[in-house]
Amino acid sequence: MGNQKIIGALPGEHNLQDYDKACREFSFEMLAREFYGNAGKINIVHRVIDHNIERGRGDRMALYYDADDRQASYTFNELNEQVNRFANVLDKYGLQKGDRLAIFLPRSPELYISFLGAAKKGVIVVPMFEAFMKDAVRERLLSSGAQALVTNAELLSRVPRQELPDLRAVLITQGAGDAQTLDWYSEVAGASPRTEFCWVNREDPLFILYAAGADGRPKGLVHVHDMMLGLWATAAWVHDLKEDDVYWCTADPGWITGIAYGFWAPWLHGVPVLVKGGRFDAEQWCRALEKYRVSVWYSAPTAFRMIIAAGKEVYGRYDLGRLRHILSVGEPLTDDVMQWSLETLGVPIYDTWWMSETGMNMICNLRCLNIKMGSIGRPVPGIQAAVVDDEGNELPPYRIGNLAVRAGWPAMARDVWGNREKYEEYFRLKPWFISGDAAYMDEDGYFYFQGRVDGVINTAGERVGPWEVEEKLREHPAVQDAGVAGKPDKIRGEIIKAYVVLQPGYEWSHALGEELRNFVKTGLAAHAAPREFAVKESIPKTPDGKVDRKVLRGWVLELGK
Ligand code: 6R9
Repeated sequence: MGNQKIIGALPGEHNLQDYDKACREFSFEMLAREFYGNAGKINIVHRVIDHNIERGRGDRMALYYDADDRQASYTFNELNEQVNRFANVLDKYGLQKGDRLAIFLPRSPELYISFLGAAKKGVIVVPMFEAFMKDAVRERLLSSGAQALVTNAELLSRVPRQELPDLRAVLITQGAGDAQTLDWYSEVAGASPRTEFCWVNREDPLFILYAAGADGRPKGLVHVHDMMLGLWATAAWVHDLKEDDVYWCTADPGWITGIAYGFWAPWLHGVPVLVKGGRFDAEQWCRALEKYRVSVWYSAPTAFRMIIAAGKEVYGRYDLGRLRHILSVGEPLTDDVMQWSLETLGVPIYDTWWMSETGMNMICNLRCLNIKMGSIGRPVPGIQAAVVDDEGNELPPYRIGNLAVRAGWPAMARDVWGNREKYEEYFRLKPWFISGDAAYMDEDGYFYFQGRVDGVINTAGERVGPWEVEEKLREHPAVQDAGVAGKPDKIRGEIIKAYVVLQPGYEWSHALGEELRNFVKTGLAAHAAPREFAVKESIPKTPDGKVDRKVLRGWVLELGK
């Protein structure tokens, strides 16, 4: 097969053995020639479904879904049929290439079917995390101008439909909608199981993912079909996916990890994925690892720590012997977690560093390299990373600076929806993409993550923009001004700490703290709610009137004050 040829340049089938050789010889354009040949037009859905069916894998499992009240599974053939039906529903309601379909659902088969169905028709998906409340939902639907939405009856109450002039069709997957909504199941059942592809260009949008920045509204990162090249390569080299694997990426598809590696990357290799419904539960997660014989598991340090904290009497009861290895993302992988995995599970955890903006794993502890504890690893072949100063000059080993990547890899976000200027800020130090993270490199080219530079908060691996939380707090009658920062936390990596200036006439009390916490929880999202508060006389500002995040960072680190 075509692919083998490329990978032939990298000895040993499609897994990577000679890192230096691969770095010298591999380029994503080589991979593009293998993948796309002379085809002018492409579609990622063709690669994840039709290509697998053509290779004789149509009756192999694509998706296992497991929740308390529902278990389901789909082969690639079955998935194809559902995807086609849903694609036809979009046709029926007049959605065309370049239109936007928002998906606001808990993890469920309908979410994945809707995502692929839209992509097959060139319709751009706007995924929204199920924990978002009204303000966050309004923001994303208004900004993207979504014409259609898939949601359920419960979440529908958070969708301010009367404020959304572009929204024409709302499909409900569960519970009763109203006279203005459509029933997802009857629409899908009534549609034809066959449909035509909308062939697109490599650079055509696939989805818009809203990601928090430090200041200002969340940015609608535009990802394109070409990302499949980067996902395919990293699934092979970083995750080492093999045809007989069962893969479980625990991230929700409201976040980049749950999209890129939740389904696209494994399906590009024809590998079945497990999707677990419901909330985190240490015991249930261990049971799922055993029950589905998961062989490659992609999760986050917070989850590992919670499982460790649940104790051996929980994880020790399950046979996790199918695990070949584990991968980690989203926050620093600490030594204790790695030790636990090696000693109790007998497998290493490979750290992967990347971002919503990069669309794919960038700097990783690749299987063919020695792991240096505390390091996020080295750039995957085809990627050039560096540590640069504020003028874009590369820094020598051990100097801390901006973690940067040379622009131009296939999974890179191509735009910020409706805000080209914001997008260009990432590339202000040409030729570098500036990540917003600080890092240093050692003399062997291993990178060491040193935290965010810009004040973006990372709580339990979830990315929260302080600006959005501050705006919400300022809406409360008791709050005159607010500044929010991440405070280091043993389990969650960081928790959200809010400094507030009270309006005259208000006094601080525990009850007011609870009220403010709830105000953010119900307006924005539970994970964005501050866990700690402190009252201040004023909030430090920069000359251009923004919250001075450096000062706040100093406040937060003075523990106990
Ligand atoms: C994929 C994802 C991105 C931010 C990133 C960094 C942090 C990601 C990490 C890590 C330490 C790792 N981050 N991977 N920190 N070690 N291996 O998480 O995307 O939600 O956009 O967050 O997460 O600070 O800048 P996203």
